Amino acid sequence: MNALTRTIVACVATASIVLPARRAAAEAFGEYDTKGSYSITLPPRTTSYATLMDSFGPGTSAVIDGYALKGRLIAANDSTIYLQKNFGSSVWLPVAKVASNMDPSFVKISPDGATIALGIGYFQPLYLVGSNLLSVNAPPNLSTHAQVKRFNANYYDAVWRDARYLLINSEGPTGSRVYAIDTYLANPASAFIPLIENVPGASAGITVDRFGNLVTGIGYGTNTGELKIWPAGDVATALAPDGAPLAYSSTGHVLAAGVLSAASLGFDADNNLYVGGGDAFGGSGDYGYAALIHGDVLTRVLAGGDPLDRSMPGEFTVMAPDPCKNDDFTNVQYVSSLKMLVVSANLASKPPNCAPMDNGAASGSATVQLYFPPDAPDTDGDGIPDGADNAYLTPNPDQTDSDGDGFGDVADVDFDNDGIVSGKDFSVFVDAFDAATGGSNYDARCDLNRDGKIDWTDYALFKARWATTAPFY
Ligand SMILES: [Ca+2]
Ligand SMILES: [Ca+2]
Ligand SMILES: [Ca+2]
Ligand SMILES: [Ca+2]
Repeated sequence: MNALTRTIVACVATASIVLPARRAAAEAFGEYDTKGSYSITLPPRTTSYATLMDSFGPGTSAVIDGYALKGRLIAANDSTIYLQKNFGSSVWLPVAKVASNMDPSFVKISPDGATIALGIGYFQPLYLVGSNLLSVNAPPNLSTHAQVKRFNANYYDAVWRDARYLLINSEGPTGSRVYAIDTYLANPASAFIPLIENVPGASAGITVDRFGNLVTGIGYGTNTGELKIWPAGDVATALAPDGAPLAYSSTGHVLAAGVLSAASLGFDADNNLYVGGGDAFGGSGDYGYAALIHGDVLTRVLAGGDPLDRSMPGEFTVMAPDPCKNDDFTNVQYVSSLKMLVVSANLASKPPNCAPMDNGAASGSATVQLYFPPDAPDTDGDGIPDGADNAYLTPNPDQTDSDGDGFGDVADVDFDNDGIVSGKDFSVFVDAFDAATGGSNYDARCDLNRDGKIDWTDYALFKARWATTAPFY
């Protein structure tokens, strides 16, 4: 996002206590209703206006310091890049740093999970970082690391078209423009590729569906909230060595008019388009929530049919983690391998005392809602979707995490939290053995099956985890 947006971008300050994902009130959320929603908190921040996120896709095979990256969220704020310690967890592990505070514009992980594009702030460089550089044990400094590509670029939002090309929505000579960079080049700034020129408004979100069709948004201006879609073939032609940029006014298809200000865009597994709202800049446009445009509307528009009709049931769904609908920046993120939708909003004011706008850059930890469709995976069958489950391989419907380290009690026998199950943990278990709830030596952490007594059943569970190392599922 640019500096103007940033002046009133939002995130909510909440207590920074560590909590497991907890069930939140179900929202009017279309197909995402059925499994309820859960909330987590993002890593606390002090200087940046927002915490931005992305997730590693289902094709990611990398493991760093024992943590498999597939399906995991990363978050960026202040001067730190974090990895979510566990699914459903509000515990975040620093995995990289930058030399000074950033105000991130985007964090975008390539489809193969190999590269992270990090826009560290308006008028600041764009970083291309190999995921293999991330480290839980020794977070690298990306600002000086020899293997990080750092170059100047104009940007607001970005999306990977494939493992090679990063498409960027940015300011243009008039309004805004979309261009591509070839991240395989040693110096990607040496050859920016113009894609769409003369977008009549400020840059906003940009995204690509799984077929390669490109969607752009307009942040503010005369066409605030206009979404256009370009067929994959047109994008490929413009990207080709002899290609020419597309003129905004005469190419592509208008997908929707006046849908929020398109601060963030993305697709779910059913090719539904998510739109996160941004500020209306004093106008009467939409802001303060997120919306879903059903995939069949996109199919229709690409075939030359009518744009979105918001009044038609089934075409458009409002998702409202912010009941006041007065937010400045509602970020939406879809985690495909978990079928999980992450919606962050500033909930600074609540009905009936809604402020005109939830302005401000309140520091602290933003609360984020997790939503799941009916077919979201639940590997252990305990009713908690994998993406919210603090022990996704072990049934624990109560999700108890007594020590708050992000690993559910049922899987966590690392009582001293040194990352390995060893004799020191066994001593803790021995001290609590044979105790029952209320007893002087009862230790809830050792009651692994949560039946109120610490007995041979718990011992068997402990033994099964003997000598294992974090993470614990
Ligand atoms: Ca589960
Ligand atoms: Ca579980
Ligand atoms: Ca724990
Ligand atoms: Ca231990």
